[in-house]
Amino acid sequence: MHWACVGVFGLRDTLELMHTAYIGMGANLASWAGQPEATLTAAARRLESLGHLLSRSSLFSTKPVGFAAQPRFVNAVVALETELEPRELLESLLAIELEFGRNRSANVQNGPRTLDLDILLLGDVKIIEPSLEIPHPRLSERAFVLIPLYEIAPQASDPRTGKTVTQLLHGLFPNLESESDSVVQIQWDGWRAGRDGA
Ligand code: PH2
Ligand code: MG
Ligand code: MG
Repeated sequence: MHWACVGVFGLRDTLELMHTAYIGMGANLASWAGQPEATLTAAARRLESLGHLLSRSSLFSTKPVGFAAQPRFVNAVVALETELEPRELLESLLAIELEFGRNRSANVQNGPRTLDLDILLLGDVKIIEPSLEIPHPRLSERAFVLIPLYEIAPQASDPRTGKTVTQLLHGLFPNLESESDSVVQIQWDGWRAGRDGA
């Protein structure tokens, strides 16, 4: 009886620590893993060390936003179930970016990169600090984030506004119609194979 109770409460504590993080992935320069598609595939596998990868969107070829004179990006969003606290998750993502050759010193703001990993949503967590903002501050403005996020989590909600991803995407839609090449789904066998295993 006593041990059964410990077991039940232990399980409940564990469940309470779990959050679903939606992580935006982006790349437009080659890394040691290869072209951006291969980098995102290797990085998604690497994310499994931080928790359990629940799902991943398709890969998308996207038009650069914010700084036009650079190659198109490959973007995707994955859902990661993790016990990490927000800061720990951020530090872990920055470390993985470094493993894939991210060089911030040379960086133009919004410029080219080998790998970018952004926390878009983390359960119902709201944080606004100089180096960490959750939900991601530009979540609702970016088709290259909202379209892949919509694919895997249309009902996820932005705790800042209470709006679902579907509602955020509809809010952005007027801008999308005129730019049909801005977010284009792409096929890449390695990524799909990982998806089945995730
Ligand atoms: N990331 C940026 C700036 N601009 N544009 C696209 N298409 N995809 C990105 O991931 C991206 C961007 C800053 O993080
Ligand atoms: Mg980013
Ligand atoms: Mg980033």
